[in-house]
Amino acid sequence: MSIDSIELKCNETLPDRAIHIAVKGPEGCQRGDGSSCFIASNVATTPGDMTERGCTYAGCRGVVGGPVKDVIQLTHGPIGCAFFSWGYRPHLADSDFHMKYTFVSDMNESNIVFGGEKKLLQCIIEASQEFPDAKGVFIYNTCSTALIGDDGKDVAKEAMEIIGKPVVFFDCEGFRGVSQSQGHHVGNETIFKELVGSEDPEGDFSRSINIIGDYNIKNDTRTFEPLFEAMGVNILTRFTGNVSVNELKIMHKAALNVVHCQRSATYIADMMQAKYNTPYINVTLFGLEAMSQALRDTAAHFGLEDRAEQVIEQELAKIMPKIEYFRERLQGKRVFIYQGAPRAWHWIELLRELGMETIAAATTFGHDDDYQKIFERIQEGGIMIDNPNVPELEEILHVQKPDLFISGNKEKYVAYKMGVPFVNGHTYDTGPYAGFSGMVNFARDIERALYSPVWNLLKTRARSAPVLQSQAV
Ligand code: CFM
Repeated sequence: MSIDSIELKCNETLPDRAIHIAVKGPEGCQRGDGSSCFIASNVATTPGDMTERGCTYAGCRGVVGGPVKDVIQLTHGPIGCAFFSWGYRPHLADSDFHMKYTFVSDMNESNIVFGGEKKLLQCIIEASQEFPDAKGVFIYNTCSTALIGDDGKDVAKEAMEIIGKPVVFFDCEGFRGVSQSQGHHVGNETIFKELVGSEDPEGDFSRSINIIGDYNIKNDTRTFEPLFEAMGVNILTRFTGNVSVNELKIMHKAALNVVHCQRSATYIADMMQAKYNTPYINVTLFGLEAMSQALRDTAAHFGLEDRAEQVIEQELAKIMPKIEYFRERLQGKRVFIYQGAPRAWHWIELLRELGMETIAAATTFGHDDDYQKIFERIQEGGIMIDNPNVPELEEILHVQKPDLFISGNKEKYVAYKMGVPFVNGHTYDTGPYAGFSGMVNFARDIERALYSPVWNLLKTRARSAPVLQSQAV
């Protein structure tokens, strides 16, 4: 094997971590048979390792099901499981109901002893009476209700007959799988089985697409949806940013699936291809080249190539002066990205387009294909880490001294305490970051982080920070 490995001091007592950390060597990243990345991923975390991973319930409810804007989102479990229902992931929607209420069956000790099915049924009926405008109910299973064997599916069936609306039960108990990634899978499969194809409207859908794997984080959709529409395609369903449950029912009518987050949502594209022959393309909706390519590949499917070129030219003309300005300010900066998975590879090229270099890329729950894509994009010498723990993150920041750390709320204050400029890649500092116009926001947030005058006050990690100029743009 031609790959160098990197040893972190913090792992002297945790030798299992060695196979999760690697450096891109001169020969690339593949195994002898050329099939997959050598870095170990999507496997159970070693007990004692301070992982930052989430559970299957988190991946199903928080990521795939949660953004659906007009259903009652009900956790079947103890109230603690529902505590962080909203507020940590800004998957926005144009609905007053969305992310406003928290519904939970509030399982207590006696429910655990005697079973929670009756209570669950009562909760569904009560919630749907309280909120008659809701278009359905999503129920998420948790560890405790799965362990006692509550038959949520059966309850959902009974409830559906009583309330006359879709009631969908997700088998997403937290202990399944090794990370939140399993929850994405459960979310995809359940929505596919229970909803997709359950309505079959007539009409011309020959130019309709579904955007798969975008969750409208801080209104990302507003940056790219108008561009697809300007080319002459119609967006039928979003999976699942700003989507209505009724739109999920008809998504099989679309002519093409355009898949952005290829970790959390490829499953449904694969299932639709198998059952409905719906073709799909993989795209990245971040960055100049990738966003252009996404429009071109979509257009090619419908014979709209000329329209795509017009839209791209027009949009690039709007943003390039700003991008040039930021490129000059950001040139040569070294970045460490740590995201759930795809954004760690989505952004390597975007950062390069802004003149920056990714020196390390880590993911919480990436699979082989995510690391394959990181390897294709990162330059030689780039470090890759799977499911990093906090001591590892600190050591990378301390030893590699990146100019910028892009990560989430869990890492933000670690970075600040260590004097490392930080941008939130999960919830965004400002946002949106997708599309062409979003890239300008991203660049501006990076510039603000890097050039904040606060770094001049640091005693331990001296920086010279010129005056912030981004307001001039
Ligand atoms: Fe897909 Fe996401 Fe991500 Fe994800 Fe996420 Fe996210 Fe992420 Mo935070 S669906 S895998 S589970 S692109 S919430 S919008 S930013 S970890 S890299």
